[in-house]
Amino acid sequence: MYKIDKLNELAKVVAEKRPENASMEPRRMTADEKDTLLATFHPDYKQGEFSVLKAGVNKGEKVPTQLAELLQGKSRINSSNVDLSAPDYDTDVLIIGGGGAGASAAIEADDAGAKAMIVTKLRIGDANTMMAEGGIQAADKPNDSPAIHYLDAFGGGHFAAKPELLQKLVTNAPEAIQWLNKLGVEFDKEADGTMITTHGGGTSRKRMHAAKDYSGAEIMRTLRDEVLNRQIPVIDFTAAIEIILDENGKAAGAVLMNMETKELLVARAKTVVIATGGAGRLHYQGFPTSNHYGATADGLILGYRVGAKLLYADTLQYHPTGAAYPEQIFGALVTEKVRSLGAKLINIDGDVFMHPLETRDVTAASIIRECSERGKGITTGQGTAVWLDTPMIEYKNGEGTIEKRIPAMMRMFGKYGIDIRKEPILVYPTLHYQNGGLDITSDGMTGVENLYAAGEVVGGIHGRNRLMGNSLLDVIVFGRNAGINAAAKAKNTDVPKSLTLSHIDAFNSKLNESGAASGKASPMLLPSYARK
Ligand code: MEZ
Repeated sequence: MYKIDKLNELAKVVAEKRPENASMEPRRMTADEKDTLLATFHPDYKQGEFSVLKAGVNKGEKVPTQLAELLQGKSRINSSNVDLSAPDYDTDVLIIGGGGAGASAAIEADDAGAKAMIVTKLRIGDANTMMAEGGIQAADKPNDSPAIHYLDAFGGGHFAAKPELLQKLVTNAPEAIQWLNKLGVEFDKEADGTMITTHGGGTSRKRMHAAKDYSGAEIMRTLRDEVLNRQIPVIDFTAAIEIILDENGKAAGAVLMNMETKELLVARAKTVVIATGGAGRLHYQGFPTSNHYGATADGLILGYRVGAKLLYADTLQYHPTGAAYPEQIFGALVTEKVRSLGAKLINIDGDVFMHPLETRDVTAASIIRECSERGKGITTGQGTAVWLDTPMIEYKNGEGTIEKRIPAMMRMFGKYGIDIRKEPILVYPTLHYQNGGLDITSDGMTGVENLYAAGEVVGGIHGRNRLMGNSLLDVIVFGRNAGINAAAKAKNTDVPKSLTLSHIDAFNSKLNESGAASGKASPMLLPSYARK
């Protein structure tokens, strides 16, 4: 590990070469170069880190080993010990998860006249939505269109997105921005009210709408206020630990667990929406994460146990720029907006080694290559890293740009004595997003009748890689979509008569027969390092 003096010395090289680096236009990689780079350096291609599922609807498919252990894990309940005869809660639409997708679903279900209820294992708003920084995409400028947005996202996702889902995402995007704007989100605007938009990696038009570099927090603040103002019931610190089915195999509620007392509760519902978010806290392949504390893949487990299929569960997003120094913020998100505003990625020699706005998987793999094969990384206490030359932003755009456009970044590093206006920062990929998840149709329903999913828990919207700002967008578009459709379905559904958990025993038998049972309690609910 280099001492601080040595880091300061290396940073001086970056400063010296800044004028030359600022004016150079690094070329984009060819498709062949990208393919080779990904196959050699992207974590998704490390075969030894994956296991093949031996039981369940995705039997025969590979997923990250930690996820396989949870999917083939042990229920937290003994089904015969749960009394399903007198539910503690009765609702039309039960929404599991209190992030952006869950809140959007609840607002739309409420708007449609359904009785909606949110259960969340932490508090409403403790979610990856809150952690998103750089912005939300929507093609609403005269030089842009949803068709161009589609092409950018489809190519960036390696042509693997489900076309009908991606189409819904991009065509509903402009209206989603208007919806948020009307609810009160303080988007960045010019003096005449025009929304300010920037590029993200892989976008051919400037369509990133933002609230400085705390866009997700601003959106979540607004959605949470709306849920609370409408007096939609929110049951905090209460995790869903199993989906309940009715006698016809349709979703009909969930078994809940109070996170403090461990008391079990039963919620009966006509339709259920899983909106539990991502899996960063599983720390696949030992990566740090930009995710919130509760991102432990719970929704994938809940869905899988009742027979909802997963799509692309073997593909994850490693955000290229996680903070690599200082240790206190290791893995925290350094928004892509830093590069949108002009900062370039620099190696130990002070040289720009790639175009800063390649798609995320390519950028992450390129940083990993620079630090490993090429030996051009900077050694920190946590490993190696590359420079992100933040002062280049003001060098190109003028003084005051950083404070105005990315104040949260300035504050995050400022707390540790690093002034990002004057010094470059050290970054390395961090586990950021699960590209895969529950497979849904365009109405938001999983393979299980009356079981919907929305937000990061869904797979297939973005294919095998997601562009910046399309996650906040999918949370809104597919959260609302799930709320609307789950409410409509609930209207035509009777209160479920007989509730069952027999699928848990059936799944356990399959696990035992196939020798797949890992014995791990799942869903995980909190990371293993949680205070007990
Ligand atoms: O979409 C994201 O993941 C996002 C906006 C992240 C960021 O870099 O700010």
